Amino acid sequence: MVFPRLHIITDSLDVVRGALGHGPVAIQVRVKTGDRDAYQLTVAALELCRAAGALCLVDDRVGVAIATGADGVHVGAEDLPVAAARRVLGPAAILGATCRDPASARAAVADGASYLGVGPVFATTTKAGLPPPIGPAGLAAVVDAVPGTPVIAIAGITAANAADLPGYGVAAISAIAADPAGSTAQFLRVLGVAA
Ligand code: TZP
Ligand code: MG
Repeated sequence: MVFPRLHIITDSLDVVRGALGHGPVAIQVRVKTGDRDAYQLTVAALELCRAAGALCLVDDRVGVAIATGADGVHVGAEDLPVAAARRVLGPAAILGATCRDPASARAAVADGASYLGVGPVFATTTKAGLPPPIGPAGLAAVVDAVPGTPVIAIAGITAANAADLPGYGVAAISAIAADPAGSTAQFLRVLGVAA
């Protein structure tokens, strides 16, 4: 499977339903209220993703990904280190890591990351406490540092500014939430990967 270039990050099954069926996406289940809630949502999201042929990833929670049989995990700075997550997951699982610059990107790939979430690319109000945006130039520097590794841009990504990131993958939370079906279809058109 070609790694999807649109990642829909959500804690809503309605968003999952709306985002599926328009073209290749990965759903990343991001639940901040605890493993139990994350487990239950992932089980349901995974069933929808399997039926649609979409990847289902879990944000932060390696145990939830293993317990549900999800396709992989995305870890950030406060989660299991990349090498530890890879050890627990085994070689086949998809493992994403958050990076911001070429050095952290190279380290994550050496430690076993199979894709990178890179940002914040633009300003966002969805997540607090982020460092300053790196912009398209910072994103390009990371992409150049890890040839062959899929890179997914994150933070403040909209269908409009995704057009300024040609060839990259993107992840979105707020830009998808209000109209998951319409915005997913629009993102896929902009990315040139609509079904
Ligand atoms: N990690 C870095 S930025 C971010 C996360 C989870 C939030 C991105 O949300 P949005 O609404 O797409 O800017
Ligand atoms: Mg996370």
